[in-house]
Amino acid sequence: MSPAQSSPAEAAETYDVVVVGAGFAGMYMLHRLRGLGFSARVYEQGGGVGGTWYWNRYPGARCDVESMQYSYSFSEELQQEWDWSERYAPQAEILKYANHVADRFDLRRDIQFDTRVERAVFDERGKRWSVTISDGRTVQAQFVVLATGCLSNARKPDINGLENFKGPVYHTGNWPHEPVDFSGQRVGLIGTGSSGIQSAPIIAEQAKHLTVFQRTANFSIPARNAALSAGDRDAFRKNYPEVRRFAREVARNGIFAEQPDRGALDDSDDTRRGKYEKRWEHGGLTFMYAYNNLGLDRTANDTAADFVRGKITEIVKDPATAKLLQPNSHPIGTKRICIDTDYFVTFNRPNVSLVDIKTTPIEEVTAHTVRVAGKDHEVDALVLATGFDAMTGSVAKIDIRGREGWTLNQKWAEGPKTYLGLMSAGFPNLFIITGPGSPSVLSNMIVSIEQHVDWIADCLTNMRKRGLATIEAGGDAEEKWVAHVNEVAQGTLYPQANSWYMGANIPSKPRIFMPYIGGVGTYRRICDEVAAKGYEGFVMEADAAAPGRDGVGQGCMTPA
Ligand code: N01
Repeated sequence: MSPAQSSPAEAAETYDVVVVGAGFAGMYMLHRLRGLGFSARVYEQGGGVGGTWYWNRYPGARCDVESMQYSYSFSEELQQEWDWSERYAPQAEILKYANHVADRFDLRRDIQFDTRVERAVFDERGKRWSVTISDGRTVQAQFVVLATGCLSNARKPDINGLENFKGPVYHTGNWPHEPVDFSGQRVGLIGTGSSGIQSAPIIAEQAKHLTVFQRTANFSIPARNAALSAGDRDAFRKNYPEVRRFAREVARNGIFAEQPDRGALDDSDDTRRGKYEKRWEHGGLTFMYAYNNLGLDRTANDTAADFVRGKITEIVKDPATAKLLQPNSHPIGTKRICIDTDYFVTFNRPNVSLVDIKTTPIEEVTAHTVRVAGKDHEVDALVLATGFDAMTGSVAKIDIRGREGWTLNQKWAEGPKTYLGLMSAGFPNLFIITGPGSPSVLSNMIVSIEQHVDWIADCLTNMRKRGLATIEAGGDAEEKWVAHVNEVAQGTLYPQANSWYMGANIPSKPRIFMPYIGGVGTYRRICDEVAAKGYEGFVMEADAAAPGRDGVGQGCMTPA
């Protein structure tokens, strides 16, 4: 388990751990592994660190979790010294932060950029993974950690004739590194999720005309972004121990904020409206914290949805456009709620038009137009804000073969199956960070990333101490966990939406609610208990080369 155990010739190609991806998860994983004396190599397909923030450079891209909370907590010096400039950090600043972290902790020397992991095959006899990378080489590792990100596989929509379009086509999730200038152009924007809603106001300011093609109207809350003063930052910094504890242990979604103590129907209409007004004015994701049953009770949810629909009517001057922008297809919050700056007011601009492609879908994209209901909308450039093959898409692109050559894609054909979102039975020593079956995308990602990385780091340390060679999700434990994840989701309103949480944005994908909605605090306690009980539900096997140490992991089931 240490580089010293490999011969010098092998050392360059043999690692304790291969980490796939150098976003926030991969960087922290590398930092922890090195600190514990494990040899590790990170492969990153991009030309730099930062993951999501490396690729998503579209106009208006910024994080919808406040910057003082969307940041690593593992280094006290880092969180005290880094100065965030705004309440919600723009993409460029988050990327700068990621680069700062890479430099500060000297991470780059163990990261190979511009390199895709193509294939990972588990050798059952040698108890190692053979990992083939895009430069054609194959390296060996005892463990593989997939830090591939949940929203990293940008999805080009299957729209008739798209390939015939003569102008540039941009995807928000794979934006060029050079500035894109829309001045004087007619731009077509397809997609009105978080990315479309953030980019529309900025593109509208620049372009001659912006046509937004909307399939599903979305709920969006104003961000109320503002510069952070030194005083704002200090208030957080002084309170960081409590802020971080609360985010990890109490808040369901890993964000420090006042928690609701009552349901929406417990208040009078006036009181409720007053609370929604206050939260609308404050802005941001915490709008959904007005009451504790907005995700559970449809009547309660309707009160919040009606409030937002009313706001859209107040903001948007043209009644027909306002009506079209009002979401009616899903309860508020069951698709990821959007946070915007001037989205709805953008439709009052004379150079912006909205086209409904729900009742009449796009018929065809031609060389210079998007045709809807027989009408050609002329555009010089197209922006696809059409989302991602979420949670499983980037994992599925790697040819992963576990026991008996069984591929992860075969195993997950009817939906991802994991134990705790961390491992999948039949694929020993393969960890997933923020994988399906964990709170992941329902939470402040950095809180969930740090929890997973710390859990994995502790697990590997424990295995090293006990001379164990493999860990694998037990089949029974996995079945029970998958059932639990489903059961918790079914008790909420979330499955009522055709969301990417459900895989509903990818035609061939099974409809399963992928993340665990039990809350980050509950989930953390479950993971900690599992570890405290000797990794209950996991199967651990001894390292044959290390006789005299512990054998099969205590409290574990035997392999099937
Ligand atoms: O993608 P989306 P996104 N024809 O999947 C439409 C995070 N994020 O990139 O709803 C026409 O949400 C699709 O329509 P419909 C955040 O977690 C965070 O915007 O499927 N339209 C929808 O309107 C977010 O949830 C931040 O009917 C098509 C849109 O494209 C996640 O990333 C910023 C279509 C896709 O919306 C994904 O957001 C950005 C087709 N063929 C993203 N296919 C922040 O932190 C799809 N659509 C602020």
